[in-house]
Amino acid sequence: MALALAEAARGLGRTAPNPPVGCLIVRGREVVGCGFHPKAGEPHAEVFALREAGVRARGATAYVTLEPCSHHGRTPPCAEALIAAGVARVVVAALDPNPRVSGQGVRRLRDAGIDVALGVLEDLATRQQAGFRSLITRGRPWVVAKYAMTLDGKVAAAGEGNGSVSSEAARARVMGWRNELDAIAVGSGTVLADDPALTVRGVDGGRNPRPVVFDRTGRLPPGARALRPETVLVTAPTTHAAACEDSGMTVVRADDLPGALGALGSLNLSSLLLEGGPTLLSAFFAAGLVDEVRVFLAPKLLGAGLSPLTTPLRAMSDARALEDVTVEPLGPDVLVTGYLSPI
Ligand code: AOF
Ligand code: ZN
Repeated sequence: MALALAEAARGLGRTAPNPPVGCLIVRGREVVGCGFHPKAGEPHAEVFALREAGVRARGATAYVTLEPCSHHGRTPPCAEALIAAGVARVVVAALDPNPRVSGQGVRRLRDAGIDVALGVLEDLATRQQAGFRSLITRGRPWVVAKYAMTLDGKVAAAGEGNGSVSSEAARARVMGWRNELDAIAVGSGTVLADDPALTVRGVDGGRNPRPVVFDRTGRLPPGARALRPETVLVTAPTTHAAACEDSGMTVVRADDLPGALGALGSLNLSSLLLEGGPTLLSAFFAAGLVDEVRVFLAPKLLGAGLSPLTTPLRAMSDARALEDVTVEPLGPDVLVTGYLSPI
């Protein structure tokens, strides 16, 4: 199943609104077929794995990171394909939350006499599918907040001429995340201060996430690197954004952040990497819309500077505690990750 998850990961950032899924067909100790779902509209993972296995699928075990589908969508049901191929056993990591499937794929397999095991590496699978699950159950993207701060908790110096807080190793890791998430968001403050390109560099076979720029003020310079035809501009109902509309950008007008996220969900964006500064981050955090946090701690002390969150002070007992925390040394920095929402 770990190999099937690694296979599934090849589709990360490319499958929305579908999930990333991986499948292995195994006979004894030999992998006779493997596949992943590359893109919505294209065949599912099971189909590629069964194609490769051919007649060797008969009597074999299939490992699938998501319950095989039972419905006729853009593609025919995978449960039927597994049955037709004569697979003897199917091991599934997680059930499919899609109401058109949810348990019926497993039932169909069992009805056909196939031995089905559920819940193998389920936590890893549901995390890998967080975007898909968020989109299908909440109608909005899974939101990952990323920032880098000094050991005294500052994301930028108070004065002009801000350099990077974190190391090259941390930036390389962020490039990997950009490649795997559907969209990347910044606020107008970050566009004005840094003019970020929001692209993927240095990742083999990498592709750029959809840039999303939040600007309620209509103050963005037209030449900014983040403002491209594929960019989504999120603005207020009455803000003047004619220049952006004319240049082909998708303009979303929303009253509030939940409304904005719903609109991004409608654009099939299943995951959003928040790379903005304190203003955007604090707004998402205060609205309870951050699902996952990835923070780099750089072993530096800055003194005066900006905090990542400007949400007013509350009692320590009000602090939001992260779940499933991981800590990883990365070059000179330390990466801390954790979850604020269940998946
Ligand atoms: C699987 N294997 O590799 C994937 C599944 O429109 P379709 O036909 O592509 O169906 C999309 C739905 O199928 C999607 O919402 C999810 O429930 C399931 N995705 N299922 O058996 C796969 N990608
Ligand atoms: Zn399927």
